[in-house]
Amino acid sequence: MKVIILGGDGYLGWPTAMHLSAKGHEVCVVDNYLRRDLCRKYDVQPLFQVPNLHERIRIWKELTGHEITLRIGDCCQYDFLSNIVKDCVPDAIVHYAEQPSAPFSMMSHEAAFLTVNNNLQSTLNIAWAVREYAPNAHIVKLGTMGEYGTPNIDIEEGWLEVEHKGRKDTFLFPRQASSLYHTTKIQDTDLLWFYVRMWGLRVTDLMQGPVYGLETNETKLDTRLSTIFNYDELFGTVVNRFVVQAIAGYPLTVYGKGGQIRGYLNLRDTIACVELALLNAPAKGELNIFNQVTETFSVNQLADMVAKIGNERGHAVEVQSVENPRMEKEEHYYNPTYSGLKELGLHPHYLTEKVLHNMFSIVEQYKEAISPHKIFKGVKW
Ligand code: USQ
Repeated sequence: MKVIILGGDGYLGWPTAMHLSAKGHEVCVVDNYLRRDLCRKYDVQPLFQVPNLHERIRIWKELTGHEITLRIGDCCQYDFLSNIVKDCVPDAIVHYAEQPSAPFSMMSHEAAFLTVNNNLQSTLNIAWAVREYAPNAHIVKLGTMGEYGTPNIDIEEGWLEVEHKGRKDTFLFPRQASSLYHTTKIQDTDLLWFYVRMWGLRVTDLMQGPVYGLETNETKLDTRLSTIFNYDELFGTVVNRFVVQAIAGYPLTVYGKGGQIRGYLNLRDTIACVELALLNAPAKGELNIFNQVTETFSVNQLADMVAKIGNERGHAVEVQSVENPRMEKEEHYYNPTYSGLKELGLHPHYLTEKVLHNMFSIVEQYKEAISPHKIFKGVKW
């Protein structure tokens, strides 16, 4: 397949690009380095430096013989994006080109404005570029489980059949996000569902939970092929943060009561899920939705698991409940369905002690590079 990966420099985008390239797909990566720029601007650089995309792609070619093409630019610029789609006429576009942080989106008006503009304009531009220049292309968009929030009913996979006054219809499952970032993901879904109905686009929306991990078969080839790994409050996800905190001797920051339950998945499974979505494109005029998680945990459970492994490895790990900087339920019902991707063939990599030991063993090599001041910035909402 010819696949364009938008946001191909990021935590998920770069490992996906290498994986699809290794599988023989023709991959074009697009990025404007927004994430790197924001990390520099807000002093939350990742745990280790990774080469720029030109270099990463050169190294990838040297080591594997596979070629990835590159376009540096902003998906919010319609001419830039539509020219790429016109030149390439892809079979699929994977859309990671979004500002992905909930705390960042709640930090200031400037950050909120950037999040809304970036996320919605890029999605709108993709829909238009596909309609104009590659109407058969399959758009695989990364959504988030946070679109559903934490309702007091079971969460279905995307859709809900509603019976009202004796009549039935099927709708998108009700969404109620708890950050502006998550709200833009709801709006993305609505935009794409609208254009699926209007123009017969084919779209898969992957409702993903927080991802953890820093290793895939391809990143393992050479440390220079590692993915960007943030552990700060803005761009780090909770498991990655806790592992770094345990090693740094910084108490694990459980927000509030720690009963917040989410569906988690390994970085390896993100890539596998995206690949499965690509191989199972919907028909034109259809929107497929999958809940992309493999298991659920509360924050307390995660803290206990990370503390146990950290202590076994000789780090004296402390777990500390801190006042919750977020507006979110700290005790709630949570029962999402996530069978669709497994039915397509996903074999999950669960958060086992072995997986945690492996994460620790990688992060321990960078212990000296951890900057404790990045861990907690105090963004509140
Ligand atoms: N949490 C803590 N302590 C911390 C950090 C987080 O208790 O030091 C808690 C949060 O309050 C939250 C849970 O851990 O209840 C997960 O937080 P997170 O920062 O790992 O994830 P979140 O902000 O929800 O966002 C991440 C990604 C986002 C993705 C989302 C999936 O940044 O791109 O869409 O996970 S989901 O959470 O299912 O919406």
